[in-house]
Amino acid sequence: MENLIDLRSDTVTRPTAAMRRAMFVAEVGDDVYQEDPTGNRLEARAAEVFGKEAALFVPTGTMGNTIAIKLHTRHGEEVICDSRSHILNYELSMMAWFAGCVARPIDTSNGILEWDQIARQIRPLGPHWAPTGLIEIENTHNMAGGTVYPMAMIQEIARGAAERGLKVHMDGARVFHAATALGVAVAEIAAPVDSVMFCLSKGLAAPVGSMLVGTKKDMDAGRLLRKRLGGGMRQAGVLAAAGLIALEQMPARLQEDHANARLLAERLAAVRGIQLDASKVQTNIVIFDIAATGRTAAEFSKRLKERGVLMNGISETQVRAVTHCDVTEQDCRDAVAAVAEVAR
Ligand code: TLP
Repeated sequence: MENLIDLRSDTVTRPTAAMRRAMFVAEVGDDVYQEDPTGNRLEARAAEVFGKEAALFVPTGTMGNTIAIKLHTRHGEEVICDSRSHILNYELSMMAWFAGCVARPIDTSNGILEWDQIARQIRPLGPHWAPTGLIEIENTHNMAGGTVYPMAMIQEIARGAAERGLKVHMDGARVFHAATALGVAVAEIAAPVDSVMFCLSKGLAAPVGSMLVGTKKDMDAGRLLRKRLGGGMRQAGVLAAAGLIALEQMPARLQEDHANARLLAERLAAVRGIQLDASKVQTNIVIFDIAATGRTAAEFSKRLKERGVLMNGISETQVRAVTHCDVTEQDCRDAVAAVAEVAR
């Protein structure tokens, strides 16, 4: 929304001028025949950047996760995930609807699963229970406030899973934020796991699109699942052109969003009635509690909007703010001033 400080999500970012120019001149073909040169280039480049054999361009992160779960599981299996994971809570139960699987959610304080917690929940086929089909980890973890998996924990999960013949899928919608926070390449984060979904359309500012990366065999099978889901996009090069710029040029500036999120968090923590531990903010997501203000999150959002600031409630008493390339440091300062007024 024009002239509002929009911190609802990094999905609200608009394509950059360079993206719009690239979209205008994009070379295209029919992607269902795999004849779209720009789409092919994006897939080849994503595979290269992530150090995987192949990649698949999908319209949304939800479709990428849905395809990955279907690829790695069989009907009637369980998917181990964190209880606040996106796949369980925000994807219209697609793991059940499409893959015929149920979630085995595990509670964590920070969205980060430890191998021991996972190992305790792994089940073989038995007379009563559904066998474990897949382990899913979300990096960064959205609803835990953009938390990052330490490399050693990913490696331990992948090692343990491989020993038990299980696959690991990473919902890396914001994996470039994780890489920025850790100061490592995304290929390093992707190396231990079997597949990664990442979004071009969030912090990287592309208008549309996510990628699934993994083995060539999985991506070939995934292409058919994408078609089944209605994701055969024909002249997708128009979108892939923006996606290529997102992939090549946008990760380098994410540090700025992290710095703005930290500033936001530190200042919000000083506002009376706002509860949050600013030291826990690692990337571009800030979640704070407003219970002490006596207002509900919905009411709080409405009053913020009257002051030109958009933030979404994620529970009765929690509000989420997400920084991105379309909000400045000054916007963040102004947003804190608006929160302070509403909290008063
Ligand atoms: N997240 C959106 C909403 O759906 C909550 C947001 O505003 O943060 N995985 C993760 C970790 C995500 O945060 C999202 C989107 C997705 C997957 C799904 O991506 P899309 O929206 O492209 O289907």
